[in-house]
Amino acid sequence: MPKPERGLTELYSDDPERADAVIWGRDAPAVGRRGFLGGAGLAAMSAAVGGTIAFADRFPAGLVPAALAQQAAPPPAPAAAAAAAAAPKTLQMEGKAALVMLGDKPLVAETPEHMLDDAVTPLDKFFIRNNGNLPTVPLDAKAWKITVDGEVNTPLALTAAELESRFKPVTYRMMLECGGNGRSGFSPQARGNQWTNGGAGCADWTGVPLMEVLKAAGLKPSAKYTAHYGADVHLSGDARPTLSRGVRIEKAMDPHTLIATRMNGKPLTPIHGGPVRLIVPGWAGSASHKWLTRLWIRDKEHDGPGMTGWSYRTARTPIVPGNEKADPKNSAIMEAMPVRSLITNVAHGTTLAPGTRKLPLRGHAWAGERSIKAVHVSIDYGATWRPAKVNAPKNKYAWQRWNAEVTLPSVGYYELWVRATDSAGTMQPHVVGNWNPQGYGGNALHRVAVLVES
Ligand SMILES: Nc1nc2c(c(=O)[nH]1)N[C@H]1C(S)=C(S)[C@@H](COP(=O)(O)O)O[C@H]1N2
Ligand SMILES: [Mo]
Repeated sequence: MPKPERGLTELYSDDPERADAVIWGRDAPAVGRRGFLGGAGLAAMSAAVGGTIAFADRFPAGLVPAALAQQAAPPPAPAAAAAAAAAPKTLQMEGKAALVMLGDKPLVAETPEHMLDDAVTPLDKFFIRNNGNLPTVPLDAKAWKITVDGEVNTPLALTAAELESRFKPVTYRMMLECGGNGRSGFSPQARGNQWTNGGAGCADWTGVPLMEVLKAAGLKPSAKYTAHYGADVHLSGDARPTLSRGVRIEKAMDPHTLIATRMNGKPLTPIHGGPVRLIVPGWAGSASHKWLTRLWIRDKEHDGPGMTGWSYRTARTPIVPGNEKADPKNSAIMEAMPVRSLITNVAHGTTLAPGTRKLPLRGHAWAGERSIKAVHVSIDYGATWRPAKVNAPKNKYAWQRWNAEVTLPSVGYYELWVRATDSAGTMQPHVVGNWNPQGYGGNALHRVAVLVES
């Protein structure tokens, strides 16, 4: 019996012959071995995923089962045993839940999809993405100072206290999502933190619209772009920014773009950029600068760290997958995030009790600047789809709750698939396309492996 290996996705990209041997058995004929699963192939695959594969006749040729693909959460037994050795580290931090650590220097941690079930992501479950170390300056909330300069008539220097007394704070429920969310879906593997889908959360953000502050400063006609600076410390210890992104002035003037001081009704915590951060909803999270100290208004697209080369940039025209040396002239800075949906009530790797037939499914869906037109679920590898009920968002940039129910006809291994379609008709792909060296825009549909016990 072939021993299940972790990271078959990688194995497929590195050594497809060997991957096929693992999946299909060593004696699989060279021709036609990728037909539908039958005979020895089905037996080997079923053993690898821990149970008879329901709807095996619909299993697409060459698909790596979700149970074996690299995932943050453990696959069902017995594949779990093989994965245990290389199990991802769990975050242990006061005030934070057991998030999955993607890195410790800088600290990066994602939220397993099933921990994103709340309507509003609680502070303890919210993902963390740092590019450097936390600020060393005292985090005195009231005395925190930000400046606004560049293409403005009146440069401003404001304390957090002045910000809140001079301008009227508003509260919106809005997504914050890392530009690299979904990166682990790229093949060949793209550089960077291997996010599954958990580099995202939806919080109630309170702050002053950036628009009001820019109006007070008076934008010159030459004002085209913002440039953001914060107080965090470069990993080298040198006095240079860890990251400095910006956005087009139109986005800065969106009434939802906030200079935020509160998250879920509480003063912003240091780990999430407190006392003062930007929230640029629906766009790559790197634009939502934490520990904000300076807004520089520029007359052209900003070019700080995080905006050049292939950083936070996707390909304008397709490049050969795996071409790390692709010319960055063929790149564009990432702005709105693409459509995505999650199943949040069933954890990847769940074993369901014998007799389980009806299974309610729910989760969230969102789409950067757009809203969600439809969510569909499938339990037969996309051969048939059922529409879910989709709720309206609380406000623009909030995720949308969806609900559905599926009927599992038998015992065995299933994959629960969810796929959202945005208001422009763009649908999540089955596999990530538009490969780019640093892996942005990966929004393949979410697959959850479950086993109905016999
Ligand atoms: N000053 C500063 N702001 C930053 C970052 C950073 O490293 N330094 N990381 C950015 C990135 S890449 C993301 S995805 C979000 C993450 O915010 P969170 O850690 O509160 O979830 O913060 C953004 N703001
Ligand atoms: Mo990010």
